[in-house]
Amino acid sequence: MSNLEHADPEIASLIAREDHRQARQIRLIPSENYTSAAVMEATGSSLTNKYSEGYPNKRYYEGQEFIDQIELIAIGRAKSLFGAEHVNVQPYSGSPANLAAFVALCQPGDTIMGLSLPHGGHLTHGWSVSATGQFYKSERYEVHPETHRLDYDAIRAKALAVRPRVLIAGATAYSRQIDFAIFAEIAKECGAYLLCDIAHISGLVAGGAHPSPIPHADVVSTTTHKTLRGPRGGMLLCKELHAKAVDRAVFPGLQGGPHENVIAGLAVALKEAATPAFTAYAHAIVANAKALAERLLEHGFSLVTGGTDNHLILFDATSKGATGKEMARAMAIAGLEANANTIPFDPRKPFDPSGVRIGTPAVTSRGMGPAEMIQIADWIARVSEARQSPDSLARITTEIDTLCQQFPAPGIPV
Ligand code: DSN
Repeated sequence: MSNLEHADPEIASLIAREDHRQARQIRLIPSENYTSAAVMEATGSSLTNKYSEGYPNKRYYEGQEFIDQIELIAIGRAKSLFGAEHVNVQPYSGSPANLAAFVALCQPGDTIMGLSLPHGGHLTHGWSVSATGQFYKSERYEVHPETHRLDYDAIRAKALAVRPRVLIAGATAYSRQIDFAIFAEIAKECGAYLLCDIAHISGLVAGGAHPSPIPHADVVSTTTHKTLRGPRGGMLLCKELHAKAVDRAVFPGLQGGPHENVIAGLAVALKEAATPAFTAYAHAIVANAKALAERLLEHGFSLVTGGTDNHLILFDATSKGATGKEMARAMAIAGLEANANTIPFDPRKPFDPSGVRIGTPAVTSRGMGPAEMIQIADWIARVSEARQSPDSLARITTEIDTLCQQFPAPGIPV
């Protein structure tokens, strides 16, 4: 019996059931992944007991001789992997990282401009219900009304009109490459700082499967647990010019003690991300997404932008007679985990939008390839046809279970 089973059987049992769920369902949520057992070990270590306000060699508490080394290793690995001049590994996650970037680059009341949430942006890019939309004057750009791709001419025109202090490039539901070089030109033309939020694609950037924003951006923010496949956390990468402001914004500006257990897990993940195997994984994510998209198109699904060139696919469930939520629910019952999502110019409400967002990072981490993507697309098509038939969904569940056992989920105890 494990310590946890002995101390708290109720929580132990729920974790075991979640382990089983994660292992025996197909994870298609594009922001989720399976971090390695090594990363989980570091994250669940004694480092969770330690307070370390400050930065390496400049702490407020004693007992930092090993913590400092761990944080410096994480910083060094991130700098080398991404080619960044300065890195802060302390943000608790992506939202605090983005807020810290604004605190570093502008003042409350200044204008920030990012991709509108229903068009694929993030809450913390200035959406009205987020503190970022309340502390700053928020302007938004949208995707092109016909192609649903980023419309760089329109972004330029709007940026020149509203003159943001910070221009944000990045998305949580956009299936195409982002041209960070054009964003940098626009930022320069309108006198803005450029913040690139690569939370979704940082693993692709690290593995060379998406162009890097590092040469173009003032500050780059990312979570660490999506395609990058680390523990749940955040990171800021920036030019040396912004190093002090970024560090001050994170601590003491917004946070207290950093979670050094997570930083240790991140260090391990960054070491993994510097390997040829990770480069292959990053390219396989994109190849898998393309194979999945291709097959969904053959099944008559309407894909936003018509396809993908990253890890993510957004499809319009209403083209199959379902709402996004109905489709995502039916998929989940069958064993295909996705999320309902708005599509650009969505006539439906955000809580029950038209779209479903899927992605390939987690299935790629399990070692699945294009043949399995075709199988997954076929299951999605069968769910869309039989979503009200419990028997049909149960048959799909059995088939999914068989496939999942052939591709064990990394880091999950069997
Ligand atoms: N929750 C993340 C996602 O799923 O994209 C963004 O914060």
